[in-house]
Amino acid sequence: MVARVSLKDQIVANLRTEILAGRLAPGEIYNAGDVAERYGASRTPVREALLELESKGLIHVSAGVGFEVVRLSPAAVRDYLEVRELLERTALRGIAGQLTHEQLDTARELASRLERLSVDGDAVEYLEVNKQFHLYLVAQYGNAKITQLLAELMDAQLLPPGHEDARTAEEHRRLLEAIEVGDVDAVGNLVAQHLDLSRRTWAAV
Ligand code: NI
Repeated sequence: MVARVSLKDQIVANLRTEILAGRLAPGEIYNAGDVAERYGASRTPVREALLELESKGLIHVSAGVGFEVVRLSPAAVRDYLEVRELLERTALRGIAGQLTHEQLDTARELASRLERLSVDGDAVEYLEVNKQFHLYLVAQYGNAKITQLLAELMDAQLLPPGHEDARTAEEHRRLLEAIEVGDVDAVGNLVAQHLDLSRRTWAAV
């Protein structure tokens, strides 16, 4: 993205971050006017931003009242993780044994950052780098539709609290090792395992 970011896009990105970080929580009604004031924006870009976040399933907008952060149902979590697993399993099995040294280095750098962030980083940054890691690898498969769908999924859904723990972070490195040596079965299992941990964490929320 080199073009200048519109005010609406800025508001979308900032509100998403506030939701991911738990600064805006499910079950409370927030006022659109307060958002406009905070960003020094008029009502139109705020309205557009809220509608975009609603279309991505993050909030519910009630005209004249405000908006509410969506609380994920167990069914929504299950559906989300199932689709992520389908997409990532296909793409990552597809790139097993196929990446160049440069591609592996780029992915390793992101995985190392995740391991460091899991120890002393903040959750928002972890979520951002986690997204970069998963999207970078999936993009190397070269199916633009899969990459786009995964990007939408990762933007639209909260990761469970605790995703940034050290065990999850370490799984990224193991996944890369399996991709590097071309162990297709191990890659499939590690993708499932990575998402299983999310599944169990969500079940415990
Ligand atoms: Ni991850």
